[in-house]
Amino acid sequence: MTARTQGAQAPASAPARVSPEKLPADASPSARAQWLRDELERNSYLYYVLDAPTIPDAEYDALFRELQALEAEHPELLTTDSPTQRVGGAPLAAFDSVRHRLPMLSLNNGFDDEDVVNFDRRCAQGLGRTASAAPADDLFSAADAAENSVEYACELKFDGLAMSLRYEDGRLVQAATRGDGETGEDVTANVRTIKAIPLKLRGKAPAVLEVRGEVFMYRADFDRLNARQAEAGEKTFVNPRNAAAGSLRQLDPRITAKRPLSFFAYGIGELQGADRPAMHSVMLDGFAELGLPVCTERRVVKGAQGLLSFYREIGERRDQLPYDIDGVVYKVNAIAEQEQLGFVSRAPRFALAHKFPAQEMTTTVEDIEVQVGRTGAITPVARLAPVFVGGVTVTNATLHNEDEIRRKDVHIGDTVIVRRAGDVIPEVVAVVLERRPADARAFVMPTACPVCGSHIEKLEDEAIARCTGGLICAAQRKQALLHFAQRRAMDIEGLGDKVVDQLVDQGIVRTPADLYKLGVAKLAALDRMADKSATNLIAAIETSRETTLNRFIFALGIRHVGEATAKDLARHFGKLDNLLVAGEAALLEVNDVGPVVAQSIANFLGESHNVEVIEQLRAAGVHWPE
Ligand code: 9MJ
Repeated sequence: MTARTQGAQAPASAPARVSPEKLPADASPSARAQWLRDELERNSYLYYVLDAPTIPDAEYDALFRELQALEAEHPELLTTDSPTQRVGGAPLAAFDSVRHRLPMLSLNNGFDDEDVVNFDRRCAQGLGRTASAAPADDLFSAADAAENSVEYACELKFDGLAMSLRYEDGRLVQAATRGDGETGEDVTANVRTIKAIPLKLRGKAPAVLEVRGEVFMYRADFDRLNARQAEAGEKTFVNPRNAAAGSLRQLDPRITAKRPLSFFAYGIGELQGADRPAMHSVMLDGFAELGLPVCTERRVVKGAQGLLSFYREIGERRDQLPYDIDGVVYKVNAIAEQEQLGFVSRAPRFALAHKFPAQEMTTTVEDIEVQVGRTGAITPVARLAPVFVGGVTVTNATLHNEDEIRRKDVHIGDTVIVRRAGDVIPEVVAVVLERRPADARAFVMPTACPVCGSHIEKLEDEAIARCTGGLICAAQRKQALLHFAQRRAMDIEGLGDKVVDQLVDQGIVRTPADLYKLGVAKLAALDRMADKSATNLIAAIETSRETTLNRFIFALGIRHVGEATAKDLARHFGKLDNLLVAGEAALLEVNDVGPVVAQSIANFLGESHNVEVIEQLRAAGVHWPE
């Protein structure tokens, strides 16, 4: 079992984390069954709710099987809240409708600071606070003076599916989707398979408690699920939300049982047999006491400034959270004040969903081109109709490689879903096939590098195609020069990336051989290059002429040829000319050189322009003892 580093809220009175003394084996079957149920539920709770596993999977499984056997032998001992009853019963023909006894609300949305300030002002005014006197153009006015400001409970806005869980005398009796807010669908059989949702509440539960919250999927669980689906040749999901929705919509709960769904509680519906807590934040603490998963990323704040600092802080950490959120939610904390503010149509006046910029949007693929990376890797890139996603306007998105394009079936002209999360390069996540135009065109991978014209090779066991241009490809030149000059290669001190950028961009240097034609004047003319630095660099280039064969071979930057292999090659062939004429068979005789490395060296030396650069370097006086 692996922890997820998220942690739902632990109740103030946390359960013992050590296994209680084993119940004597001679206890009555009924006592043993009860003990097993409690023990299994307790461990599920520690694992799925508190993210704090205690016993190994195998031990859990053994207890589970013992309970199954006991229930099979004594059917009268079977209870509806037994952990063995989570696995999913027979498929349904359709979902029944459920009329919510209290409607499931929707939230008004806010998108910027002003929306938040206005929300706070409306709440303060509605509650008769003096904030109404604040001038409209003064964003943070008297409304934030501590004694007048409204207290809010801030929480995350989970990107999942809203769910209402009905507990009667502490037992889960019904789970219903939101539907239109008045009527939803009965998905009890599916929801019973979600291990984070207790079948039985802990402690003293009220006669009736409806818990509202969100069913969602952790990103790591989603990635694992998609990998599993792909391996089994089944359809993969676009994002965790779609995976959660698709899983809940299954009429066969045995399928849902295999999907890693989770839940966070954030609201209350019907309540009988207990008083409503006075504060929203206290209600959430109460949920945690009952064994329900409540997210710890929440805070009680005052006034608009408190709301906005919560928003900013969560916004900065959004991409590090282990699940997707699409904003934060503010709720007036005092329930009496919530009641005072009431509702407009279906949405409460006392709450606001403050949205983050969407991380996924649809747009169209205008073209697919390839880019050459610094190591020659060829990456297909979708040129997109500009779209505002993840807070910026995006016009390009990576398609990773040819196999990905085939797998996602991306055509030029397609409408696609583009995702940009954090500072990660935007990517095409899926095609909206229903919107494919008749003239959509499939992408054809070029056979020649668009930068240097060298042929593109794709080794059988690799997903990435590469330009074979090596030292002459402009896109690879900078990287090659830096590699050539590094301390462990030709050791040219002072030839850093700023200088290399200028030398290549201004067309002064194309290959490493050109370095040996540089004069002080040319270098001194570069941006931010003092005369003294230019002189020193020329001196470093001079000194580098005298080197060793292994350094020289390493400096060439042949793929798969690191320092150790370069040494082996130098020792084996003794002279550079021997290496230059060696075929794959001869290369395979070198210590530690296998087929991949041998082929890579043969390919490099098979390109005449690479051999030309080597000859130019020798002609420029680069030498070593042979
Ligand atoms: C979400 N989606 O996370 C509410 N929500 O409250 C939170 N949704 C909500 N609260 C009342 N945190 C209606 C919806």
